[in-house]
Amino acid sequence: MSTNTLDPLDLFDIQSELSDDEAMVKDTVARFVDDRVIPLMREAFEKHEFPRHLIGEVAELGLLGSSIDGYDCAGMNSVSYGLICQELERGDSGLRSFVSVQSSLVMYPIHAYGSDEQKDRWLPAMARGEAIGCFGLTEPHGGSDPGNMKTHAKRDGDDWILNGSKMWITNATIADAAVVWAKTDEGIKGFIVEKDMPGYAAQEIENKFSLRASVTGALFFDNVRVPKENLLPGVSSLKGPLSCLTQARYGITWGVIGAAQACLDEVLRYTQDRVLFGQPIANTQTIQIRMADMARRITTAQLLSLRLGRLKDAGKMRPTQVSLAKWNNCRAALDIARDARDILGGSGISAEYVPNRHMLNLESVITYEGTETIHQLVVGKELTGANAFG
Ligand code: TGC
Ligand code: FAD
Repeated sequence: MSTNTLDPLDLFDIQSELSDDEAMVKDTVARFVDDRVIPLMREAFEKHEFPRHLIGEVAELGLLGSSIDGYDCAGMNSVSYGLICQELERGDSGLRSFVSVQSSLVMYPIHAYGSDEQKDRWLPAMARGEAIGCFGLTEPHGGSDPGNMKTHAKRDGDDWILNGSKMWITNATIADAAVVWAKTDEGIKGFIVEKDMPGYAAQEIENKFSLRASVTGALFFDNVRVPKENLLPGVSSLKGPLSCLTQARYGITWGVIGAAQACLDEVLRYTQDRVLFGQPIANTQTIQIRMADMARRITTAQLLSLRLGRLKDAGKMRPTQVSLAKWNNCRAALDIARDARDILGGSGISAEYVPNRHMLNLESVITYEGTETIHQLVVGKELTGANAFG
């Protein structure tokens, strides 16, 4: 490649905006994904299996709870966390989901709202991948409105009695501990529910067409007695779980860039080799316009996420900005994956090519952590001051 040639997956040279440490994190995770993740994802997806044996390697690289300082965590900055998500999701959204949930939805609330004992007990074990967590917010009757949750906890002496259920929970059946959000007479509180507590059960949701290489399940609480030591003492309102979502959504804005890059990379190669009407289809105007549009959307997403990461590292990131980026970047990635599938023609439905797998995964990613509509309405509320959620 001549020095005048731009990197098609990084047209605005985001790479040169990274510090040496950030670039090293990106390159290290990229190598891991190329060598260890991509070769097995097709089969994992087809078999509907989360590649659990990768957890140790992910932990070894310092990718679990990477933003936390201390407790055996790597203490990296937010841009590095974003780059980790981007590279993992270039492999598959399922592995990125695992890391998002463990880091942003389980370790983050324990670190931000937990007691010293809870931090000492769970964070180092979770950083090493020896303890797995899940996050229970969504309920069967409607995840977009978590303030309407039915799961509740009542004081009983020093303990709490937990009843209810949660739905669509990543890592549900492999989790040693679930951070569960429940209504109480004192506001919405978070509880660390351990897998062996009587009355607690997790059940896998099978036959998904999306995120097949990720574990998704339901959680059930039937008079689960939770000791007061397992209550997160630092928060008593919806702000608790929503602040966790802000962390995870931030990572997702980066993650989906990786999925989109994998799709563009595939069609850039394919269209050079696919000769129709006497020329490679890469030479035709419409295919070039479609791929240029993919590059435009990827570039926009990269610039949004990098700016968001710099704001986050400066302590200035606002939830509305995260909503706009989650909406923009998920929509861009999903549209790119769908169009890449089409450019591959019939081959596009074969498991040998990545766009269809990414497209199916992205149907979940655009829905979880707040649907596209929810994020549009968050931005609408910021612009108008009027709350369309009622
Ligand atoms: P609202 O009255 O607006 O807010 C209640 C309190 O929370 C504060 N807040 C936030 N804080 C931090 N980050 C945010 N993003 C926040 N959004 C709101 C707010 O300031 C307020 O604080 P205070 O002090 O005044 O009490 O609440 P609302 O009930 O009207 O809801 C607003 C809405 C619709 C935006 C919210 O409910 C929402 O985000 N709904 C979508 C739910 C969602 O995204 N669920 C995701 C579940 S987890 C998941 O999907 C994991 S997938 C993982 C994977 O595999 O990667
Ligand atoms: P609903 O809330 O019922 O929404 C249905 C439709 O109504 C959507 O199109 C929505 O955009 C629309 N809608 C909602 N409100 C409005 C409005 N005011 N105006 C107009 N339209 C509206 N949750 C967790 O707690 N933890 C997890 O680990 C987790 N992992 C997940 C993994 C996967 C694979 C999936 C698919 C989901 C996961 N979720 C998790 C749940 C996810 O967050 C929810 O699916 C999501 O928040 C949407 O909730 P819902 O599915 O109940 O849809």
